[in-house]
Amino acid sequence: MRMYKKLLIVGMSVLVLQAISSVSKVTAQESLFIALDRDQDGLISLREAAGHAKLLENFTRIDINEDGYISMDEMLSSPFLQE
Ligand SMILES: [Ca+2]
Repeated sequence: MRMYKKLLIVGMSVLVLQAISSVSKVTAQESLFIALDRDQDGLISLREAAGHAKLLENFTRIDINEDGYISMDEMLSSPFLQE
């Protein structure tokens, strides 16, 4: 019974840590977006993306709707920027 409790606590700690790390990942991408969006229009143009090699490299793949700009949603759903 004590063993079961220990396992439960370990399992819950893992879940909490995973939740925290996934939140901080989003925050990192959000702050990257804000930093790159120099004119603060809520979109990252190709010119603004030039400040970030990995973003520039994957620009056309991240730009899901192919409008030539990366929105916050496209940025957050992109698998290409995850470390
Ligand atoms: Ca912009």
